[in-house]
Amino acid sequence: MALLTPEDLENLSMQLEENDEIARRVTGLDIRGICESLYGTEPGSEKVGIIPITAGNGIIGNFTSSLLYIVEYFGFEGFITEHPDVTGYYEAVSRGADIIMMADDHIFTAHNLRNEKIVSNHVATGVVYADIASRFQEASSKDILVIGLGRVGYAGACHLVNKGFNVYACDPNKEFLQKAVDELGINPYCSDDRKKFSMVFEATPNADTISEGMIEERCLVSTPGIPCGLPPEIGKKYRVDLVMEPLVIGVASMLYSVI
Ligand code: 2YG
Ligand code: MG
Repeated sequence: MALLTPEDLENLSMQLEENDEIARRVTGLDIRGICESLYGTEPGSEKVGIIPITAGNGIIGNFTSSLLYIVEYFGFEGFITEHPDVTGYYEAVSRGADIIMMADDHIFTAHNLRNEKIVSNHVATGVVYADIASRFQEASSKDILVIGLGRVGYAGACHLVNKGFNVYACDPNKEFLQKAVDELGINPYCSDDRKKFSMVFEATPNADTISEGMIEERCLVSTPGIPCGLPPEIGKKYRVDLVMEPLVIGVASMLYSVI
């Protein structure tokens, strides 16, 4: 997955508002309601310590400040440590953090120090975006398409299988596809199949992964992938409802999953 840029994280509150509105219209629940229902949890008085991390490509502008915004939006108390890295970790724990959030270039994690639950952004993001797709109130059947079976896509596909959906999935990587067939029992989907879906969960780091042959009119596409897999002209022509946002939905899922 490509790294976020400071520009991706501008206008986060506007993107949250727009996606809340779409989620409410197509599923009947906003992002908060979806997370509460998904994990059966609600924030109590947890304090979230957010630690800037300098490893690898280093600190991303707007990243920790965006996390603080999200944490507070969903009703948690939060703070960003003054120092990064190990010094920041010591500071976060010393200041009484219940949950630690931090990311290097490979893993972005939330760890609840009280109940020992830990989650990665990949899993939390896959599960919540797949869940949103599966909640489409106008769905024509229980068939759902998963595009991309990397860490995010696999976690979402697994969630959908457990939820009792008929999961079809594709990935250009044959090993990823075979693993999902063997371990999850998904149906491999090939674009020659002439099967169209009303629910699509897209989890690739690529653009233009969704073609006309795959989707029904007025379908729902739920995707955390940057860039967006749905070409804008196809979205318009098929009047697709699109849930897509760079950070908030995945982070909300992380928080609700560890409390
Ligand atoms: O502390 C910092 O500012 C940096 N070390 C953060 C690095 C985050 C790198 N990860 C990503 O850019 C994303 N792939 C995270 C995914 C979140 C949205 N799905
Ligand atoms: Mg994409």
